[in-house]
Amino acid sequence: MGSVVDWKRSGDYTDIIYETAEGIAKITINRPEVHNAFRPQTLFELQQAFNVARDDSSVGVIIFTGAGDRAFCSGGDQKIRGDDGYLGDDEVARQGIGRLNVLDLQVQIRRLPKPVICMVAGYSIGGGNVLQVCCDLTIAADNARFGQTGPKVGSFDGGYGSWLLAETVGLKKAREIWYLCRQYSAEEALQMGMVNAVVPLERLEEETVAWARELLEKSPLALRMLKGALNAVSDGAAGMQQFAGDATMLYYMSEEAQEGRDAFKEKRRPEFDKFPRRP
Ligand code: S0N
Repeated sequence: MGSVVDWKRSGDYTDIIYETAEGIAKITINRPEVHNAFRPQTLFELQQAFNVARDDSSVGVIIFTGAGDRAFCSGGDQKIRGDDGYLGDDEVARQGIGRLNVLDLQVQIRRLPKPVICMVAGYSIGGGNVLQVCCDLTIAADNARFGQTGPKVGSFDGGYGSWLLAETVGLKKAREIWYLCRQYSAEEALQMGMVNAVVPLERLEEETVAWARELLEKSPLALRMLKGALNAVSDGAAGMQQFAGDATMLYYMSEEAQEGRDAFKEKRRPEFDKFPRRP
């Protein structure tokens, strides 16, 4: 896969790569020897990187992908799975107890007020596919393979992994995917609405960057509100809380709210009567 932009690498990571260019952040899981399976350290670094991208006001879109062309992500690293979570010899796992923290990353991707595009070459499997489902958009290479493995390897995701998948592909299909643990081609994933586009592998990054550039031409606040609105229904009270936070941010940006702040600081009565009572 040739690169179509001049990515600038930053940060001090072992399991991931963080790059930026042209208002796009690219976050890559970099464990190709295990099909980019995640361990506690990977998730810790992904959370850090998504926070960096969120806080960087020059970043408008995030691309989430895996190193190489054989896998986006094959889920939790089964070789270091302990009896109550993931262990292993990485820095985060050495802190002692097994961790189940991929759910925190799923929530972070949903709450992050910028579009996240999942760029999938090869396998998108298990907890990796749940992360894919949590992203706003997905561009798949023609060699992509999608599936859940929980009932085969002794795990399941009863959160976003189940009901967000059902919201995406329909209940019957979600049951089939989880109960039977089959794999699906990129074309099949497109048919069921799990991905937005399928492109030849050699054009995957070019096409994904084209989608990112198209998003960058749009109003960031409108995209933020739409992401919040589309997530609010399925995220219940937590989704409404996020949306309410965005509404407060917009209100803070109004002269009406600023009059309240200024009046307090100037120790005077606020002059709210100069603002219209809108119908
Ligand atoms: C992806 C598959 C189908 C690819 O098969 P293929 O092409 O035959 O390649 P392999 O030879 O199997 O793989 C190449 C090398 O990569 C290693 N590897 C692959 N996947 C993993 C993995 N997940 N963990 C560790 N190693 C992996 C292979 O072992 C091989 O290396 P060598 O040759 O050295 O052995 C196929 O690989 C496959 O089926 N992989 C396993 C997929 C899977 O079952 N993933 C785990 C599913 N479960 C989760 O993701 C947990 C979800 C979760 O995290 C969670 C959910 C809810 C609540 C909390 C949590 C939480 O735990 O935080």
